[in-house]
Amino acid sequence: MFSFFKRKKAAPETPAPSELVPPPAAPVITPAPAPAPTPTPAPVPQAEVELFIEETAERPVSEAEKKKSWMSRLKAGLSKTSSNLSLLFVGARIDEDLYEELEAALLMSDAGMDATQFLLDSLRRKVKEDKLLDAAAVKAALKILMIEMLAPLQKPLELGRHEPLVMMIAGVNGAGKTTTIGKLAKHMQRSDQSVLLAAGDTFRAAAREQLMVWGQRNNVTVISQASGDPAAVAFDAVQSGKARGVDVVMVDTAGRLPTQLHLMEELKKIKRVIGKGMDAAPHEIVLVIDGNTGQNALAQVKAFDDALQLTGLVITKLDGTAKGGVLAAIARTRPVPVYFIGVGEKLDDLQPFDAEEFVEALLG
Ligand SMILES: Nc1nc2c(ncn2[C@@H]2O[C@H](COP(=O)(O)OP(=O)(O)OP(=O)(O)O)[C@@H](O)[C@H]2O)c(=O)[nH]1
Ligand SMILES: [Mg+2]
Repeated sequence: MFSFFKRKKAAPETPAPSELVPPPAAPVITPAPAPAPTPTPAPVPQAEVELFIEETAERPVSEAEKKKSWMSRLKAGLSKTSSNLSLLFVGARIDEDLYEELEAALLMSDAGMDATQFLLDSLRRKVKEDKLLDAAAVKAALKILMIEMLAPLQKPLELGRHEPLVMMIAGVNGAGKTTTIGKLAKHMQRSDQSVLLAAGDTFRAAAREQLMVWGQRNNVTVISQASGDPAAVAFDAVQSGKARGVDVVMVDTAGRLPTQLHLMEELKKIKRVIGKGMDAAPHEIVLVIDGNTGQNALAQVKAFDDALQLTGLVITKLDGTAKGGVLAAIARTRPVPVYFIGVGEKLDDLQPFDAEEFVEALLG
């Protein structure tokens, strides 16, 4: 079920072996694991180094089964909002009370004032035009309006446009950047894409270890520097990605708040320096958002978009207390495409965003 939009790719360049041998003080290149002894990571607390992505069961599962299981997890994640919305329509009369309750439910779902007002106005118009008389028909009309509202956010991440495709991943602390990179790398490998990661979170030593250990276990090369400037790590990764002919380079970055202006400047620098390593790179600048952050998610999209000109979003943790309405707010105010949504820590818990599926989970 998990698919990227993939262009046909040309034959890969032969890797330049000299690129693989780092000079003593230069970037540490952690290649795919040899059966030889694994280097012991620095003694940092286990909880901090572990990047845990649980593989989904090996048992062969049909596409239909996978889809069903994904939908049930998405529904469970959004159950708070979906039960609020669905209950409204049970045996309801089409009157002012219904619109008022709907307004409250949408606002509680984090949809924000603008999207809520827009949906209510459109629904009132539709009910009048089509002379809808029963609650089920009104609910069906709301579903269509919501799909129309969210549809502009649905856009696949297109692979194979560049060799390598360079992606920079940003977001606030703990949003799920590194986990998402890990999941995406594995999904990409399954789609026959070779992946190289840049440990651009040089802020915490544990973050570097986290990615390196994970890369070794999963046959993914990780570029990192012991002490370093994240822009330099990103630059090295792009150079190395070009030399090796890899398909995708993903640059992890340290978490930061948009109010930390010097750290936002640092992100702009990483972007600029990546551009020096390869024309038109980074080709994708993705903001990872924790789906539980409510209306603040919108402020994050605006701030990171203003600073970096985002090309896409990933919304994680829609399995927690997330309410889901924030996607409507994003669609109305800053419609940056949502490439993926996440509902948990397993590999298959990250899937491309599909507006119809999402609304089905909310109003189904
Ligand atoms: N429940 C749930 N947890 C998630 C999801 N995605 C990530 N996490 C968890 O969120 C926590 C933070 O994830 P990280 O990937 O380390 O976040 P980060 O943005 O890289 O964090 P920093 O690098 O510290 O800024 C980890 O415990 C992840 O397992 C998700 O979709 N659902
Ligand atoms: Mg991280």
